[in-house]
Amino acid sequence: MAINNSISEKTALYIQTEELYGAHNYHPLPVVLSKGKGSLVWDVEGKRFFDFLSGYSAVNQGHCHPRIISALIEQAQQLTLTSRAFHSDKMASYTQYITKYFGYEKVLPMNTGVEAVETALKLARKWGYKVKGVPSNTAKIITVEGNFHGRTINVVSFSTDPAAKNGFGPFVQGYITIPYNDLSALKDALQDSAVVGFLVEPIQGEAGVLVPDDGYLREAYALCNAHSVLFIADEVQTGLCRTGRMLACDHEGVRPDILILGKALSGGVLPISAVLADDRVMLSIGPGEHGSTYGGNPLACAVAIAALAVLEEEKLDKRAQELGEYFREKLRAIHHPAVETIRGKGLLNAIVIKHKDPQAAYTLCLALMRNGLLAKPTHGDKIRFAPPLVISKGEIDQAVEIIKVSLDVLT
Ligand code: IF1
Repeated sequence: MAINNSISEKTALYIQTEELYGAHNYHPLPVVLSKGKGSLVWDVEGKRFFDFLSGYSAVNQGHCHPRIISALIEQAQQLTLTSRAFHSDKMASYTQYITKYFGYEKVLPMNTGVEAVETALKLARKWGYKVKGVPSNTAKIITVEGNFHGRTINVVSFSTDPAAKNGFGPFVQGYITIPYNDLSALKDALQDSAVVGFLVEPIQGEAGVLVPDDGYLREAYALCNAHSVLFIADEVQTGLCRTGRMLACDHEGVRPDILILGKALSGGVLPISAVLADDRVMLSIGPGEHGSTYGGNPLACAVAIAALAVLEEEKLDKRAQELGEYFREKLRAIHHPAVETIRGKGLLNAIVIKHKDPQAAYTLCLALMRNGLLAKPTHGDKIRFAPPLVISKGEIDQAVEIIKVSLDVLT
């Protein structure tokens, strides 16, 4: 039985229980999920939805991919955690596998995306002092407006989003913020000899899938290189086939000095992140100078190898490229007056809503949910559309139909 004409008693009870005992650091859509497979999820009522958020691009390989799940189960019955106080067989095979896979000399395994970002920032500073010769405790790192790199106090210290930053001070120093997609601003900032790194998302996810001008990444990399500054690419959300290439930097042939991965590195099965770099950077950190209880645990190593193998074997980069173009073309063909912009790369896309009601994007997401598609508004008027990369063309057709019908709520 549906109460307040939208959610059932059963769903409401789950939501109320979470509300009572869970922190209120999110405002989820009123849906309670209990099952996932491929591009689909089901709620506790058995209702089916297309998942167009994919755990914020952590589920690129599709929910509960059989190959990844069996790797998880097999390793979970063998050995799950040793700490790095001891070696493990899986650490040897994983470090070799992932460094060859991305073409770097070393990997530093962590767990969440923000831990990998923190690790990259610590690496850049250490490298700055030990190799570049920047005076101790003076290192600066350039970041961009609209950035999202996680929620630690250090990382929100350079956030330009009041909701993510306000009320968490005092903040960490040593960051220079410049506009995104602005090479002259970067050139100016690089004049400061204390700069050791430039941290950037190849496409800004949270800011609403902002794709920089062609050539921005390539030029930015060249400028950093010319000033002996490390180009640090946060590919936590854009990496691992999401934008139609294995890495978003591949679209411009840029090889970051420090590469940050997370999310789909486990196919959404457990938190796994990684920082890749060559010896000249990675060996700036020595024994006892950085670590993590779970970083590089055998279970994560086994899952990550399977998750990366799936990306390659199922050619999910090519799939994202082709289906992304198809999806944007179908969306454009709707020609709805409330859709101001459609943008993205591969299967990382977003629409910008133009409507008198400031809540229009949220209203549309509720309509999409009622019609069987889950997506979330970001920064008010944008809705990100990022399905698992295993979605079929037929499912995209069905999803576009749902979007088309749901847009009528914004007449
Ligand atoms: C939330 C956003 C997406 C990320 C990039 C590092 C991290 C993220 C480019 C940190 C994490 C998540 C965090 C989650 C929502 C989601 C998000 F809306 F917050 F910005 F995807 F766009 N770099 N993004 O996108 O990784 O520590 O979370 O594993 O915090 O609300 P994490």
